[in-house]
This record gives sequence, C-alpha cells and structure tokens, in this order.
Amino acid sequence: MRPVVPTPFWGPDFAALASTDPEIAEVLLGEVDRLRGGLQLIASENLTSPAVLAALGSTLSNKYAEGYPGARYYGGCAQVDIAEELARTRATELFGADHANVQPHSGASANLAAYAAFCEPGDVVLAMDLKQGGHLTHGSKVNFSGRWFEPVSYGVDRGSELIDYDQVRHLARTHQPRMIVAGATAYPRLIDFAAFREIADEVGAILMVDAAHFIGLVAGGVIPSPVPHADIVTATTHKVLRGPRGGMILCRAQHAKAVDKAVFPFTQGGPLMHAVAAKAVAFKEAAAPEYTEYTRKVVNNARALAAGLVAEGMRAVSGGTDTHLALLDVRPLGITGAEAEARCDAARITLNKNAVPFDPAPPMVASGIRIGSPSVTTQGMGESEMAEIARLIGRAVRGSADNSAEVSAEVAAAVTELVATQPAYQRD
Ligand code: DSN
Repeated sequence: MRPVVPTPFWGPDFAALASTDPEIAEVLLGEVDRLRGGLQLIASENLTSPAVLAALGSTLSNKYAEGYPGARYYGGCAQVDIAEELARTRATELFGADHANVQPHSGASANLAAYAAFCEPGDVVLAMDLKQGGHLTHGSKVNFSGRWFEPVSYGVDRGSELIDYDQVRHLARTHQPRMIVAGATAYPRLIDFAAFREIADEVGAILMVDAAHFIGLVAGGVIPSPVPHADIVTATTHKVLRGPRGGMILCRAQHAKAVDKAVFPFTQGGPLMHAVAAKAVAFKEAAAPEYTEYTRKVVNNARALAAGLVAEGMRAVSGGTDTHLALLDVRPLGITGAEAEARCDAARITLNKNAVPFDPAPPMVASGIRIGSPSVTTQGMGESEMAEIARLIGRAVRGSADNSAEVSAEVAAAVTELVATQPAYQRD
C-alpha cells in the first residue's frame, strides 16, 4: 500500500466543500450535530464507519462501469473491477452464498430485479401484507409489485401476532404463486425459512427472502440464515450491516445469470462504484469478530428496550423481539403512534410511528411505534442505557398538550446528558 498523502482527490475534503458550497456544508454539520445530539432509534438506520464513508466520498463516484468485472461497456475499469470483485467475493464468503450481485442501488431496486429475474407481468406473487409488517415492494398497489404483478397477501395470526404459516400454505395452494416472498420491515420475530421452503416446494414456487432488515444479524451469525433455503435473497447494506446505503442480491449458482441480467441491463444502468467499494469495506468489517459481538449486543439491546417500554405501559407486539427491532402498541397510553413519534422527536429521540397488526388507524396516524437498537449499539450503549432510554421515551410520550414543551425540554436535556457519554462519531 502506498503512503496515504492527504490530497483533495483522495476523499472527503470538508474545507473544499465549505468554501464551494457553505449552505450544503452547513447541512452536513447540522446532520452530524443531530446524530451526536440525540438518540437514533430508527430500526433501519445505523452509523457507518469512517472507512465506509471514505469509500463513499471517493473518486470512484466518477466512473461509469456498466456490465460486470471483466466484461464492461467502458474502458478504464481496472480499479473498479477490483472493488466489485472484492465486494462480490466478500459477500459470498460472509453469507455462504453461491453468487452475489452488489450493484442494486437500494433494497427496492434489488427487489425489482428479483421480480424481473423470475416473474412475468401478471404473475401471482405471495408476500407479507404491508399493513402487517411487509414492504411496499411486497405487493402494494402504489408500487410496481402491486401494479405489474398479481399480489396475494399473508399476515400474522391475530392472537400470537406471529406469521400465520397455515395461512401462507393455504394461500399458496389456492393461488399457486410464481414466487413467494418471505421477509418484513416491521416483524420482530425470527422467520421460519424452512417452513417457507417447504410451502414453496409444495406449489413449485420460487422462494425469495427479503432480508433487508436482518441481513446484518445473519452476517453476525446471531440469527438463522435464509441463504440455504431461498432461491434468492435480497438485502440492503445500510441497516444492521452498517454499510453504505444500497442493496445486494445473493442467489444460488443456477440463478446467477438471470439475476445479473435482471440488475443490469434490465432494471439498472451504471452501477454506483463508490457505493460498491463501500459495500466491500462493510463486508470486510462484518467478517471481523467484533462485528459478531456487536450483533449480539444489538439483539440484547432491542430486547432490553422493548422490556423497558412495556414497563412504561406500552404493549410489545408478539410479546417481544428476537431481532434488532421491536414494535410497540401505544394505545394503552391513550395516544397514537404519530403523537408518540412527534413527542419523542421534540425530545431529540428519533423513532417512527408504525402500524400494528390489524391496526384500525390510518398509516399516517398508526397505533404503534417501531424502535431499533443498531445505532445506539454502534455508539457503545448497552442494556443499562436501554433501560434509561425506555424511561425517557415513557416520559416524553406522556406529555400532554398543556405541558408538552416543558416535558420535551426536560427529556431533551436528559438525552443530551446521556449521549454525551457515548456520542455518535466520537473523536478519539
Ligand atoms: N424504509 C425501510 C424501513 O424503514 O424499514 C424499509 O425499506
């Protein structure tokens, strides 16, 4: 490795940005202040490492590289070929997959490519209902998945709030889907991939697992992997996995060609090579023993946070969590999810309102909140801090119209004190 000489062309140069565009420089500084000054509990977010950020802010952003390593439509791809090859190899090793495609720009792009690889317009796709924890790309009518395909939705059992596998089987037998999608964005429990495989085999369907939320826990080995069961696994790289914002696909060897063609040229053009390089960095970081330890803490912290919020009077959907996220029904406190989100926001606690299963409230109101532990765990917080965070959330959401400003200010001050002990992007 040659000596690293600081030059504006090696990577992020904040002074150059500040002089060229002070307004955007202010936004960047303001965002770092927001991250450092509050608690980030959005389950799908994390705090990437400086190494990942360096790759993202690099000159690799300049390069057009349509195609794949060794077979590009542009010259000058020697360096980006190395980056993509490293990303692919590290991903296949990390997840024990036959093949990886690291070019999808996002989880939604990865899902679009997965549909394109296996389905024709009009095909039946059986996936989890968005209102019960699924994703837009799992058949919502406002998305390509619900407009171009024939969606059939499964959900959770009303009593246990766990995926109703009998319903999945029944719907699969009745509708004979071309593809079954397992995976969710607001489901706190483990998914039985073997059960999905069995159902898919029975009806001759492709099994796609959308692992966007939990792929980072799979990388750490703290939850079971979908890779041995699924024909195709789609994922994001920026959630628990702590890489750059982006998507990826893992698949069996026999599907590699179809998947690669579905990503490029069918659904995407030039890959974002700075993001691909940053994905390679994240995969390397996720293969380290410290990352396994991190994922163990992520799960323990999510459990502690959920238990603390139950002690504050909320109801944990499905009774708790096995993952990085929990879903809390806030109706026992006499408030809506939107109110809880707004009150927490005013107290510098960032989380999101979320529908709970069989929620009578519209999505913009919702009866629950979703919380996640990836970011606060990256900051180094543990279970005692989770108990404190739960108490702070409890105080924040109990404010009323009469005293809300006062309560928010009080809780915000306590948040400032707490995050000062373990700030995000701590400087050594
Ligand atoms: N928007 C992501 C989430 O928050 O779960 C899913 O795409």
